Order: sequence, then C-alpha cells, then structure tokens
Amino acid sequence: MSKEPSTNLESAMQMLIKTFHKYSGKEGDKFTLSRGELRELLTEELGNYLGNAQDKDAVERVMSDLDANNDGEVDFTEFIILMGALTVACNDFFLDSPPPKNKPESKSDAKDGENKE
Ligand SMILES: [Ca+2]
Ligand SMILES: [Ca+2]
Repeated sequence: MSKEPSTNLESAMQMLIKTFHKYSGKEGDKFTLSRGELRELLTEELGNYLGNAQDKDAVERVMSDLDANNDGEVDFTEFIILMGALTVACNDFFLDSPPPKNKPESKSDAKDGENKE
C-alpha cells in the first residue's frame, strides 16, 4: 500500500502524515490531536514559526481556528489546513524578503570569497 516517496514533494507529504500521527497517537483518539497533543506538535515541530506556542492562549486560538467541526480535536484535514496556511505565510514572507543565499543567478559573489558559511 505505502509507496516509497520518490520526490521531495512526496517526501514532504509523507512527513506531514508521519508527523501528525506521531502526536495524534499519544492520547485519546489515535487519529486526532487533542489540545495537549496539538500544543506538543506546535512546540516541538513548529517552534520557529510559532514562537508563542508555549503561550496557552495561542494554542487555544489555533485550536479554535482549526477545529472546524467543533469536536475539541484537530483531525488530519484540519491539521492540513493549518500547514497550508502556514506555508502560504512562509511564502509571503519569502517573497517579501530577499533570499539570504543559494541564489542561482549570482555573478558578482563568486570573486570576493566572503560568502562562505
Ligand atoms: Ca490523540
Ligand atoms: Ca475537529
């Protein structure tokens, strides 16, 4: 049933699924995230993007935003909506700021040798 992912995007999709189940299986319903599981996922996996996930109110807000069917749990569909929204936010941020490195078309950088990290 489970095919091996062969592209980056397929791997990313598998990672989303794996990550969700890593946390959703900890307590209660194995296929949904409770508040506690959601907080853990946000803190462990998205700490850089959601710096305030420690904040209880922030988790509550994310929870009530995501919980479209109001059952107090975040299912995979609801989780994917969060990931989609976050990815859009990251993309907006990326478009607003110049890319820090790995620019494919940089002619002048090659000579000064200062851009090694
Ligand atoms: Ca659960
Ligand atoms: Ca729900």
